[in-house]
Amino acid sequence: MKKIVIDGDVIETDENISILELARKNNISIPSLCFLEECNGVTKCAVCIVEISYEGKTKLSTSCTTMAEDGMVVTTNSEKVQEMVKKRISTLLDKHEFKCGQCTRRENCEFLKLVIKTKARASKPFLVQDKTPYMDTRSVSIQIDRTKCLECGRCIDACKKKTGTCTLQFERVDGKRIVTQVEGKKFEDTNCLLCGQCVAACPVAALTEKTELDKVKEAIADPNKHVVVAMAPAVRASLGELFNMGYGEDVTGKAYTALRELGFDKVFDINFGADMTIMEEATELIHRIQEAGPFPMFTSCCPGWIRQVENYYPQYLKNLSTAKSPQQIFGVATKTYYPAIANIDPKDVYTVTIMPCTAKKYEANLSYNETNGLREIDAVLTTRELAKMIKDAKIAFAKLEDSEADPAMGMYSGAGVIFGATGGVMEAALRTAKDFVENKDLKDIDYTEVRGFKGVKEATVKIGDNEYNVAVINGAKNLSEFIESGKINEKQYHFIEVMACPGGCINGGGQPHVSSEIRTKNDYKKLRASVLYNQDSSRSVAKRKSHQNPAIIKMYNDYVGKPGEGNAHELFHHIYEK
Ligand code: HC0
Ligand code: SF4
Ligand code: SF4
Ligand code: SF4
Ligand code: SF4
Ligand code: FES
Repeated sequence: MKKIVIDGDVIETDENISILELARKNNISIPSLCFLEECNGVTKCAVCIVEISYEGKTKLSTSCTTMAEDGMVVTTNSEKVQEMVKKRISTLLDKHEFKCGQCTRRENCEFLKLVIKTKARASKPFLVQDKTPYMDTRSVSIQIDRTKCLECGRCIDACKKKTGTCTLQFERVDGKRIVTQVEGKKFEDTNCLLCGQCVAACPVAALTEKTELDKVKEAIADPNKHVVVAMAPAVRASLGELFNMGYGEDVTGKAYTALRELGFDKVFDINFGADMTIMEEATELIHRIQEAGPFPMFTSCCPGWIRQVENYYPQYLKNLSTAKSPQQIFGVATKTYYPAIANIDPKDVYTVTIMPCTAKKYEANLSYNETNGLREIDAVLTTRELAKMIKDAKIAFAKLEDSEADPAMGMYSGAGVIFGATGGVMEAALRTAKDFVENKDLKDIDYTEVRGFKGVKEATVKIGDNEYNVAVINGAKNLSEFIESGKINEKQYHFIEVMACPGGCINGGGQPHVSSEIRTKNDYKKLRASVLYNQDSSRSVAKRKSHQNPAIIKMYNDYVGKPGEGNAHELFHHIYEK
């Protein structure tokens, strides 16, 4: 056991751990900038500096790179340390457009906290008349504002470690070091997945989603538009964080109420779309089983993963499930089924989704995601954008009463809600496929082997008389390892789920930011996922399967027909081609 003294407290550990992490785990706060859990930092910002006495010498060291050793005596806030950190922050302020009032990050900006803590001041404030040369707004998903960039490197490292695409890098342009995409290309023109893990890693407002708030506000204000809204599974598990409600708080009911107060005409739920996707995807799996392939079938609901297949593994395009993602399949229904039952002209329907994801903006914009000449989804807001909209409207979110979604396309099953966590799509599909094949209402429907945050999860599942191998790949980087190590060929896999973000959509690039400090202390992914699994497990079995959702049964009976055939085949599928 090692003994380390930090600010007078004796801390014991046998872990191989940095001083920074050890301090944080023991509630001693050390400021940091470039350090982020799971990423090691590509710069040395020196904000985490501490004074360490060890083996007779005392020196200043960066605590995120210094491992805790027995006998170390650490001071985190000596005058010398404070002075150095303040100086460092002041230097950064000289290059940072410090206009917090209008900034989207003002409530959870890691840099602003440092400025307040150190009382640093710019020696000459960085004022920008025209921001255009600093902005990159070419992508539909992600935007760069270099007037805010601190060159901490967290985005570059997150991209490399979590996606393996290495899309972002530092480059010298006109003598200045800037963060930029490979060869300065637009994100969409690189191998980027548009997953937004770089955005999630950014401590400031330098990387953000491309906002569509104005578009949505305009649509709501337009009396001729019937504006439909639906939130994704993972949004309900995190939105409360932006209203100081802590981690792991289920805010489903409050979110519906807020959406109504914001003026949306109809409040539905993407979980209904997830149930639709399962109807189609489980049916497709059964067809592939009957026709002996092509295997493995891959899930296709994550647009980050779709870009990974297109950019790196086009040989697997034919293996992707042709069922449209919950977002798009829901969009199709809002432009076909819903206008039919509500007696509205489909052209007047304007569909907005709330997503934990930046890639969903790109997905909504894909030219093929159009039905009868209409966009399936007209605008996509991230969880953060929705929170901003609620705050702008001065709605006291935490105090709202719960309400229900509108039933026609707002009712959902437990299978639909677990989509938002890694393994959820697989579990949801297996529940339905097994019931369909065995023609039973099975009671044993918990596939715990595919839950949790391991990089690769596997199970062998009996469907009918045969056994099938399934795998869940959690995170884009794990997927490339799975393919490139040859593991994918070690046995015949029948069905593989892939989600690009580590943990699935609960940890998507459009979710509330989680600071470096909180990431060290708190298992926020697990807390978010627990909201979804609690919703599922608190229901009766009949309410946990997509095909038993009464609103789904009604839609298929009254309008669509049988899954995988006729109308359903026409409307709800897309064939991926090179
Ligand atoms: Fe997801 Fe989805 S689960 S991708 O993570 O499949 O974004 O939450 O909305 O479409 O349902 C994101 C989340 C969705 C879709 C669903 C799927
Ligand atoms: Fe203020 Fe942070 Fe925005 Fe900079 S990024 S203007 S410090 S809130
Ligand atoms: Fe990398 Fe994803 Fe960001 Fe693209 S969106 S640069 S793949 S982290
Ligand atoms: Fe750091 Fe954000 Fe700049 Fe990337 S864009 S280097 S994460 S401040
Ligand atoms: Fe988007 Fe979810 Fe895929 Fe991440 S895992 S890119 S949040 S769909
Ligand atoms: Fe430790 Fe940057 S060098 S946080």
